[in-house]
Amino acid sequence: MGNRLGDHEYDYLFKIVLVGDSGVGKSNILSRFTRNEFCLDSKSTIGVEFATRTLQVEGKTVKAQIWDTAGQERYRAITSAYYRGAVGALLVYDITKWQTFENVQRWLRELRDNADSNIVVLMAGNKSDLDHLRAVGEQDGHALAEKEGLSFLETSALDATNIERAFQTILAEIYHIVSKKALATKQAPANAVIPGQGTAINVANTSGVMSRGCCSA
Ligand SMILES: Nc1nc2c(ncn2[C@@H]2O[C@H](COP(=O)(O)OP(=O)(O)O)[C@@H](O)[C@H]2O)c(=O)[nH]1
Ligand SMILES: [Mg+2]
Repeated sequence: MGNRLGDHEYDYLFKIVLVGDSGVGKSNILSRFTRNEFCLDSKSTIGVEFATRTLQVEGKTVKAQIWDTAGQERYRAITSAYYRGAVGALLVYDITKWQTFENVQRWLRELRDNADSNIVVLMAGNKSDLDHLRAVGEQDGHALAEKEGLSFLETSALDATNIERAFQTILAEIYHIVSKKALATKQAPANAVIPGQGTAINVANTSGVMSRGCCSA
């Protein structure tokens, strides 16, 4: 029930939210992962509510439904609906802007206040291609991730470094939690389960694309 979409089948559907300061590269990480596109023009709005990609995670077919903001993060006005049902979060900062790294703590608080307490968080230090402009050391990232119990990778949406790996990592972590839970309750893992809530994610509609600006590459 709920795991068939037309001809497409999947074992799990996981909602993942992108969070982090404006300008850190969230929308480009999403477009790189789901469409293999990147936009150098900062003004162009990619304008998707969410995008999906189906991939294999430890032999299972996992459909990742990844939600992007429409710029509300600038006004700290992300609504709780954005976080509802999310089992994973990619918390992004920009390695060339120290302030965006400082604000990671604020985003963690936001997640704690609005998302499920068992949400899997991967912190991504994006724009690793701009090493010559680096303001945040990779060790700073590792140290914070360890302190907060997060996974951590430096990524580049521009040259695609670690984008695939970031999503594979977070999806595998979610899968481990969900499959363990299914084992514990002796239920067939037919649907995505929100860790700690035991509630099925029910998102049948995958056409979250509102508009597509930009991007010829
Ligand atoms: N050099 C570089 N620029 C990036 C990278 N990711 C995003 N950008 C640029 O950073 C700006 C903001 O990106 P965007 O995806 O809109 O950030 P968002 O506000 O977090 O969604 C744009 O000009 C992008 O081209 C990256 O990995 N490397
Ligand atoms: Mg954006």
